[in-house]
Amino acid sequence: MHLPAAARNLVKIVVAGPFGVGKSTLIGSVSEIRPLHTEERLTEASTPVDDLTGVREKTTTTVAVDFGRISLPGGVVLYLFGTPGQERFRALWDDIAHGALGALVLVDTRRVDASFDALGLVEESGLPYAVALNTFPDAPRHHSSEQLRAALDLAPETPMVTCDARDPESCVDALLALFHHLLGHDSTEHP
Ligand SMILES: Nc1nc2c(ncn2[C@@H]2O[C@H](COP(=O)(O)OP(=O)(O)OP(=O)(O)O)[C@@H](O)[C@H]2O)c(=O)[nH]1
Ligand SMILES: [Mg+2]
Repeated sequence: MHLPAAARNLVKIVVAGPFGVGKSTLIGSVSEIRPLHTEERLTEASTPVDDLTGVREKTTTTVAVDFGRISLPGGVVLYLFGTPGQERFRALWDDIAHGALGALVLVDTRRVDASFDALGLVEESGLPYAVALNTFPDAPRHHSSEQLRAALDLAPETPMVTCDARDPESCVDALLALFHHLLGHDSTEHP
């Protein structure tokens, strides 16, 4: 699909988060072009490092980058770059994040601490970001958003929204929350 004629602002966004949180799924859900994925089969060798808890059916992992594109109203086009959020991918992270305006950090509320590496990399790079809680069916429901914000040590102005990486509408809403944050707007004023 060609770039819409109305496209005026082209924005690079990084989609970050831990192993198996749903980055590739989110980019595949929202992309208006056939997304680029770099999936490889998981092997026995990854068992000690990449924890399959909660994502047992997972058979592949992104080894480099996911790429997709989405046009928002007003001539804004987001170029989405999904990147592994584990600390061991730091070198890749620096290259992929180069030139980005912001990051969407995905969090699995069943294993919040798995997101700390990704949040650390984003904060270190100085990119403004929003957090999207990707809700899996067996995710605990008893955490309040204040508790989650405290656990993730989020600044008061950092948007935190809920999404289902398989549901395009909720993922677009998460990207809009990030985009409004980048513009310095309160996302609740511009849903
Ligand atoms: N139930 C549920 N499953 C999801 C959701 N998002 C992703 N999944 C599943 O969870 C698994 C992990 O999704 P991926 O999109 O591969 O995760 P990823 O973050 O790209 O993983 P890596 O690239 O390996 O780090 C897949 O089997 C998805 O089908 C969700 O919102 N709900
Ligand atoms: Mg992936």
